[in-house]
Amino acid sequence: MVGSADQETGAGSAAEGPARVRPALHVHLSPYANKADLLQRLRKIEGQVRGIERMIDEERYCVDILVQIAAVRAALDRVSLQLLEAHVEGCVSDAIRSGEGEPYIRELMSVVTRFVR
Ligand SMILES: [Cu+2]
Repeated sequence: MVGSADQETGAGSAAEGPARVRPALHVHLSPYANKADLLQRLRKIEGQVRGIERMIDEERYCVDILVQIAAVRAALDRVSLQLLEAHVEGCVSDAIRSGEGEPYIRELMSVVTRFVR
C-alpha cells in the first residue's frame, strides 16, 4: 500500500485503460459498496490519522503509534477491497457483457498490481 502521489489523481492507468471512464458514483449500485458506507469508513480513518498525529505530538511510545498506523492501513485496505469488489461486480461485469471487457480487465490487473508490490 505504499505508493506515489499520482495514485491519488488516478493518473497512470489511462494509457492502457478503457476508453470511457465511468464516474465513481456507480458504487451505489453495488450491494458490496455504497457511497454512504465508504464515506463513513473514510471519516473514521480520518479520525484515526488525527489520533496518530496527536500521539506523535504527545511523544507517545513508538510501538503504540505503529500499532495505530497498522490499523489505519488495514482499514484503508478494507475500503480498497470493497471498492474493488464493487468495480468488478459493476463496471467490469457490464463491460464483459457488452463485449468490451478486455481493456477493463487489463486496467483491473494493472491496479491490482499496485496493491501487491
Ligand atoms: Cu467501477
